[in-house]
Amino acid sequence: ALMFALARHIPQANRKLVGGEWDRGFKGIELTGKTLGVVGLGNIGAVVAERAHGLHMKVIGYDPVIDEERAKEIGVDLLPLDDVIKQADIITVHTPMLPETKHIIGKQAFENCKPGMRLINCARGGLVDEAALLEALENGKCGGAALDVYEKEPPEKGSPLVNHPKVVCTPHLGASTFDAQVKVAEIICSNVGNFLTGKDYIGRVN
Ligand code: 9EZ
Repeated sequence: ALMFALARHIPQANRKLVGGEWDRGFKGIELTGKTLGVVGLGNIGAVVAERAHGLHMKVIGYDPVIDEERAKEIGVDLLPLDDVIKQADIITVHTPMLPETKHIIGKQAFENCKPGMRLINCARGGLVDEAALLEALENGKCGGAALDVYEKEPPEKGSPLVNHPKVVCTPHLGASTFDAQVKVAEIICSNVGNFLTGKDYIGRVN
């Protein structure tokens, strides 16, 4: 949803029209034919890649954990992180938050990326260095960003990132669907039953 919103300036155009202005000047980009860089190719990253193939995007990715065989299965060209950053028109992050993934998209990424690169973070606050992102939006190296998660939640009132004209943002709504709530309830119930009867369960008991 954020990739479409980012590609076609949907929130900005909506805001203008609601504000009484008929501005047909928003110029977006086609997703078909563009290169999507998926950083982190676990369950979510793999589903994102599958959806992107449906849009006829080229999908490249980086993940130090998965092997070539799995990459082939999900139709993703596995590349070093620097190459993903160099080649992608749009980068989306789907890694866990770990010491080695904090600010995985930072100053260096914005130096090496294509001019106008668009960035999506609906994974974990802190994967993107917000100060570096703001600078890259200001100097034009980053063409736009879509954010659902933040280094601090909620972000400061009047945050320059949230208020930036090239940023589309939502308040950590990633899992907020009726469907996801039903699925997570079902998984929890079957896990508790399976755990108490000594059977396998999904995930872990903290
Ligand atoms: C993915 C990762 C790190 C990563 C590390 C671990 C499951 N997982 N994924 C992309 N343990 C850096 C980039």
